[in-house]
Amino acid sequence: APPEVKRVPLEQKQIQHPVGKRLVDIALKKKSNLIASADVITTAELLKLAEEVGDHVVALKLHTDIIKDFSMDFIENLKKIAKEKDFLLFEDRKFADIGNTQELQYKEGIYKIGSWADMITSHVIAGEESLKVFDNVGVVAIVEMSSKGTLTDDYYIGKALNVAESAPNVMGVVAQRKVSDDLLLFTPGVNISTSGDNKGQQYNTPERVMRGYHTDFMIVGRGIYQSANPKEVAQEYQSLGWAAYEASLS
Ligand code: 5FU
Repeated sequence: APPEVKRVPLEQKQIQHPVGKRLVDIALKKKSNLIASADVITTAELLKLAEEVGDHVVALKLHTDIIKDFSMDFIENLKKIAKEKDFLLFEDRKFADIGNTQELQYKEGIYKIGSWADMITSHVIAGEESLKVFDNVGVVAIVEMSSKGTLTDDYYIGKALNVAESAPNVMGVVAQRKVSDDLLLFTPGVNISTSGDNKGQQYNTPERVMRGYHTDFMIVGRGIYQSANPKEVAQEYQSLGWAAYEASLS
């Protein structure tokens, strides 16, 4: 059942991070709390999906390391679509190493994530100082995962949240519960047609994550990009998510 407490409306949240503020502005303007996860493996599919869902999302979440034909030209094309349709680029890299290695992974290699991403995900397992290397980006800290049997128990979440709250470049967290009013909350594992896959993923409905967890942004992958009509389905998730958000305000 939804909790009795009202949520803090997005426009009243005390978000310090400039990327967090931009994301909130886009959400209020578009009436959307939807982030589509574009887990497709070619740049052609990804650009097509970005065009189709772009009007309905606040950000497009990427795993660039699964793309077969990644290039910086592709990034330039994607940035054009993001600018035109007003959404942010969110690389779900889930960094999980010492600061120096994370810095190399963030800035170097083929992907040069630091040169184009608006937001990135990082584990906080290596401690607060390891996060300092992420400059000019909004860091979303993974404090709890959606999968069955995850090791992110209450103890881990508490410790991870302490790290996230003390790092000034952290704008939000990924979790399956309400954690902090000062950080934006992102919740993956959202699907309206199925409750899980056979690889440990567990799904909730938009209603559940918006009204039950008071999440700020829901992340939908296969529910959208594997559907027959991603544009229409993205619009459906957008309306369901926004209606559930508004219902949780009163
Ligand atoms: F941090 C997490 C998590 O706890 N669960 C997730 O599912 C991230 N994810 C990502 O969200 C995952 O890597 C996928 O990119 C996406 C969920 O995709 P789905 O197709 O909706 O299951």
